[in-house]
Amino acid sequence: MSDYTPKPEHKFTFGLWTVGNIGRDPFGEPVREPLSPVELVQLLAEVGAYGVNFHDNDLVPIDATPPERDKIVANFKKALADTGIVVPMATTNLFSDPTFKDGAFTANDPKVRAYALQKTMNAIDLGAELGASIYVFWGGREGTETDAAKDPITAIKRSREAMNFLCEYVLDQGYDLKFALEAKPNEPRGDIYNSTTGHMLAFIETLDHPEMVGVNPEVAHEHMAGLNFVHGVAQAMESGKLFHIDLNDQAFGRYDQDFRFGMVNLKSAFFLVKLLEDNGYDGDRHFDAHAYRTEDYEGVKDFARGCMRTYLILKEKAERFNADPEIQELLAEINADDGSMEAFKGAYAAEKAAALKAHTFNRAVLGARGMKYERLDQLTVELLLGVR
Ligand code: GCO
Ligand code: MN
Ligand code: MN
Repeated sequence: MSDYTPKPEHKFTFGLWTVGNIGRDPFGEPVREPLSPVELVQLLAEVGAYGVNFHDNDLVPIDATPPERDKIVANFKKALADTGIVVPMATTNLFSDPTFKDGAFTANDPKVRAYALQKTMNAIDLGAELGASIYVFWGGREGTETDAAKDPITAIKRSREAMNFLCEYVLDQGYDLKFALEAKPNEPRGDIYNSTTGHMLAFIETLDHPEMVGVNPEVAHEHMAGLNFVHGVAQAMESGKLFHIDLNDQAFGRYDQDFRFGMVNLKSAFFLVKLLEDNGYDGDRHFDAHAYRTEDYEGVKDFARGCMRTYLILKEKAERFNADPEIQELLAEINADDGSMEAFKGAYAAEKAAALKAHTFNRAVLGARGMKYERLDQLTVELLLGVR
């Protein structure tokens, strides 16, 4: 039996807003008393997390005076020092205040856009002061309900201008900080710009400093869009852009659920963990989720422990998959290469193209081959169900 105890090297992190979620929803009032940032750090230490992330206003209220800010930050730093919890990532709340009802960097009002930049620079300073090396941008209000209101091309240009400005700000300050852009298709706006990780990856290449900017894909967000999350993460990894990841779960076709990691789609959670672990992802595993509204703080701890434990169990399952002789034999057979196509592989050459055009393929044989994926998938299911 393996040890599923979370350890610092697993880099399990939670946002203050995740374990601090008080269970308010569009239909009902909070069900849990708020805990202070210091209490939340203590809770995270108790369940064995490695790090804590925050939006500027999770830690410092939007209307705090400078002395109040300093006192809050000092208390928070003490809690971090006392518990050994670190701050790997920080972000800005550009969605709660009514100022941002029409977006932040893409708002139509230039005063709102300027205020969003000012607020983000201050929040970057706060993140850097607490040791964050990743800065997340989630543009929850960067969108529309009606496309009559905003030109979508202008919105892209405004987003780019803001990112370029903030990259220069980070360079100017000499901060060791990278940006991770988080896509979401909708909620809270009717539609949000750059709605998937794929959109974000394309957008990043148009920035002045693409090397400073990667993505922060979230399970629920890609599932809300009906997409295969594992494929989106693979694309980000393959292009060196997986700077951070938001783990949670979500039933397809539902509202934004933010369930405990692995709660709904165990199989895709398995392939995700396998992808991350097989390819040496060494960033944080951030659980951006929250406990059911039915829970008290004991339930919140159950939720947090469950996220980490499920991840570690799936990690062990991935090792088991990689070591399973029958599965590996099947994979070797599926991927067999008799070497007969060597002359056609690799980069283009005119002679190669001519030879390939002249070659005769036996379509009947190619089409008749059974791929054995049924057997492979059943073995995978049985492994996940614990009978192999
Ligand atoms: C959501 C998002 C947020 C962001 C957070 C960090 O659906 O509300 O996932 O939780 O991840 O604002 O930027
Ligand atoms: Mn989310
Ligand atoms: Mn998120």
